[in-house]
Amino acid sequence: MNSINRRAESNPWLRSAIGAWEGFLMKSTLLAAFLALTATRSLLAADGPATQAPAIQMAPPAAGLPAYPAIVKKETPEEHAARLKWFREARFGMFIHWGVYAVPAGVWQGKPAGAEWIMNRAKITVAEYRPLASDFPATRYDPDAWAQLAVDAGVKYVVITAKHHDGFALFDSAYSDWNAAKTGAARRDLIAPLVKAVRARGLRFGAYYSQSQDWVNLGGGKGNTPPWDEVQKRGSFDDYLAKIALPQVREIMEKFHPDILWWDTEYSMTPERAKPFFDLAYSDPNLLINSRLGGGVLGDFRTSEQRIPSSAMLGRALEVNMTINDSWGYNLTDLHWKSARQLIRNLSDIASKDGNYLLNVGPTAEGEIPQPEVDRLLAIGRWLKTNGEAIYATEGGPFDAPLPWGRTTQKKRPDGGSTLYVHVWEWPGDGRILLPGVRQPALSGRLLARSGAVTSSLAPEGLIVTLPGAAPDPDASVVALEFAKPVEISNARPLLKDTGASGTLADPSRSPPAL
Ligand code: H79
Repeated sequence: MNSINRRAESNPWLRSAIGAWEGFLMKSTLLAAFLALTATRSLLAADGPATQAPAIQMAPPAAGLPAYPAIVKKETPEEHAARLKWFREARFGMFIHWGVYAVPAGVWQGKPAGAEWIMNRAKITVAEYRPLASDFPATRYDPDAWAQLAVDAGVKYVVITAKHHDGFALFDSAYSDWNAAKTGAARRDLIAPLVKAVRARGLRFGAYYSQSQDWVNLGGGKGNTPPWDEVQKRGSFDDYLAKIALPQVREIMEKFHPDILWWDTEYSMTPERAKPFFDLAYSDPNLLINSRLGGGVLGDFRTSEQRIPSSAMLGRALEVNMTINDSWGYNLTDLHWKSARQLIRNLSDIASKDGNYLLNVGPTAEGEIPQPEVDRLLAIGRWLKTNGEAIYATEGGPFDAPLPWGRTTQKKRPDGGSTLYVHVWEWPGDGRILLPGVRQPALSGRLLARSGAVTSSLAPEGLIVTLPGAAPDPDASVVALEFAKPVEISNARPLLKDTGASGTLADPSRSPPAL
């Protein structure tokens, strides 16, 4: 992938201009440049005086790439760093996809038909879909248990679908009755008690809000699919944005004061349409938004869905969102669970690339988180109890490519020294691993899992670490090495490439999907 394509990929404005989904590449660099200019002009023209317009700034150059135009919050690099501090330190979050789609639970007319996309996939009409809310009782919903599970899993924030593409709001809304408090069996605001439970435990709270797609509310977007029901042709998208989406986001902000607004899908979001959302979100000085508002808004962190980039990216904060099986919403046909080992290594891999892991659960219509998801979250939590020092508040490791035996993270100390965390996934038979290109001796070394020193020695090819005995943890064992200065790698290539590979070893324990 060349650097221009990388620019296009990393710039949601360019992506949204061609209606591309994140991760798709632009074919024509000329088209990209043309669209960027057109979008800038139309934004300025539509917004009149510059004081009204969102700040158009050059997104900072990074990883050897030039700066490029994007709509970003006006703030200094120091202010930006302070606003993102908690998020960068968090490294691990829990995503919750909960809604009316949990009722069909992945099956429509006896056939598997996706999960939270089921209404679209199975072309269910609005008149057929609405009554499903009567079977969404949330009778076993225990927000304190969910929040406690989050704590026990070791996550630092929880993001829940306040409204997904089916338009059903889990909170009480004055702008549409298609919500859990006013329609169906639950008859209460389901977000409010979760916010309370999450915050009571010192965790941050994020609200997912599908701003563009809304398959039920009047005028809502249908993504890249044509309307499949006559009633979906009524209303206008701009009226929907002004009368439902924007006021609902304001409700979310006023009721819950989220730490994150998590937009999803940029379809049809022009700069003019994105601007009111941008202004509203940033009226809260502490709020973070992801990169999926569309219309050229860069957002505070880049998202990568179901895929771990092969290297750290462009100096921007990164969040990888992923399912534990292959479904976001509850899907009783999807038993394709990733192993705890895979999930732990994913967390280690993502942290080594300076990113956060947002790992999803899909509760049932009754409000229960499936046991396979609970089990895996608790396994990660147990690993973090021992190894959290190598994850929380770390930076990505100094190496330019994944290492054959595992990954690294690092922490810089105020005294100018640094700790390098060596996450050993594959404990070698001879007990020796190479940190290639390291030219600095380690002052000391220790395992996080048990006491005893770890020794290392410099060789022409790098630092050789001698691991004592057998692996303390077959999933990943961490060695902390102390250095007098930050570790620099000789002959490191610049972090330009995301080859598209996950960089994560295949999980041999995974079986084909059982349907
Ligand atoms: O909320 C989850 C997804 O529903 C949402 N983002 C995550 C966090 C998402 N919305 N759109 N997309 C992801 C990308 C679109 C994927 C699609 Fe498909 C491919 C839509 C139609 C084909 C996946 C497969 C959904 C239905 C079938």
